[in-house]
Amino acid sequence: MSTYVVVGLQYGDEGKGKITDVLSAKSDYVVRFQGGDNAGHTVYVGDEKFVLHLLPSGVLQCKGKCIIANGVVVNPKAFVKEINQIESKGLRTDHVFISRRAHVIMPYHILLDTYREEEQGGTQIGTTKKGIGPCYEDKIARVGIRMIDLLNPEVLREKIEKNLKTKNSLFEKYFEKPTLDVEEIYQEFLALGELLKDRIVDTELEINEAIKDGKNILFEGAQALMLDIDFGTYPFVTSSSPSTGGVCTGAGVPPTALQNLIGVAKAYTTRVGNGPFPTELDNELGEKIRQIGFEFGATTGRPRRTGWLDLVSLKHACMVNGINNLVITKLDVLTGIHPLKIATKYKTEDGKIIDYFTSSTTKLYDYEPIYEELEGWDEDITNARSYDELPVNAKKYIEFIEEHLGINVYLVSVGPERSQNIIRK
Ligand code: 2SA
Ligand code: GDP
Ligand code: MG
Repeated sequence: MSTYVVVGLQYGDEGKGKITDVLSAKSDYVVRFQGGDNAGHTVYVGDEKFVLHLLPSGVLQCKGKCIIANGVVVNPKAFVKEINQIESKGLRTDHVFISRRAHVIMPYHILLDTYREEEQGGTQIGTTKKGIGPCYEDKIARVGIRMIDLLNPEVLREKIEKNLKTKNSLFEKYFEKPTLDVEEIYQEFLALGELLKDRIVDTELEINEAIKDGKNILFEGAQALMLDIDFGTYPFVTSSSPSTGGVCTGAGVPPTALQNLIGVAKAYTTRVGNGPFPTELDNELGEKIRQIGFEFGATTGRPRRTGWLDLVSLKHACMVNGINNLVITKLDVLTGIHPLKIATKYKTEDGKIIDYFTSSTTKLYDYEPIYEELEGWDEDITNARSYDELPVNAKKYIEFIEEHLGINVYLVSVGPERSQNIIRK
């Protein structure tokens, strides 16, 4: 058995999609275990660009099965759209399956997410407005609609009726917005169930069977640890557990089955959405990194905030995830920047120096990062394919990260294309 878990260590968009694509060539299964179509995972195959939202990024290369497990929240309309897009490029999708237990993102979830984000005086999280939070809320409140319910007309109608009672009252009385029609939603989702019925299966059975049979399984995280509902910068987080621990509940596998825990980090930091970001570069250099790194949301197109690498938060992310191998992406974007800075500690609002991440999101806004300066490099590294081909200062940058975290960097990504990797022995 070989199991691999790929998770993001920062605020998402570390390049997990690209890394999953590369690793999935050898996988029998690629499994998404949390999040939904809020994700934007970009894969370049030559000049052709694929952006996966709900489908595992393994869909392009994996010869086995691609699974959307129980921990994912599924917008069936987004699923159908993405399947059609992939098929229109001549690729197969008959190997993609969805858990019967996965919760369904309903139209009222999307509206609730949108209205809250637009509410005057509310807490704007800066969500993707895909209905993710409200869908997970209903799951925890035990009123959610699951994929299996789309296959049972009576249950589906009853659940939609019950949900619309409370949601319509909220829309009408609190948000002063139009209400939704039971019949319309019922017919639409019943039809979606009919369309998808052959793909809706008990994924936890299949995955555990595959583990027993010694198959190669890759679990693909979306978002990242700093957006984790428990360990991120709450409330500026997503509503799932994008940690390695999330795999157990999100796919129904025991912790003992997880072997290679791969953490992906960008050579710098980005964040899209609101919330504290201690190493943010809200200046010309930040804009330069945004342009060179093409830092725009892969789902919403929003400009991403940019900043220096933050080893305080990275250490926290590696600890919670138990990372045993690191991947550093987008090292090429730092070419030509002098000097380079890496935060290793924070100075708190009362002058204390700390090297651990705080649970106080409000205080974090006043923390000042303490930086180490490293010399940059000017050589183009996008064609480097072995570690020895990297300029000495690029190697020093990687080794600084490794030494600080005490974790081996086994892959360095130097460009968006599938082949632009340095794999270290
Ligand atoms: P949500 O929609 O409820 O999950 O939003 C809550 C927070 O989680 C952030 N979030 C993300 N951050 C980075 N990348 C994500 N995917 C897209 C991408 C984002 C985009 O790949 O670029 O296109 O804007 C993602 N999804 C959720 C979100 O910004 C909120 O801070
Ligand atoms: P994900 O959500 O973690 O999969 O990341 P995204 O796809 O949202 O964002 C990462 C962006 O960086 C995408 O546009 C990738 O094509 C691109 N990318 C990934 N790795 C590299 C790299 O090493 N260098 C450069 N220049 N771009 C990269
Ligand atoms: Mg992304």
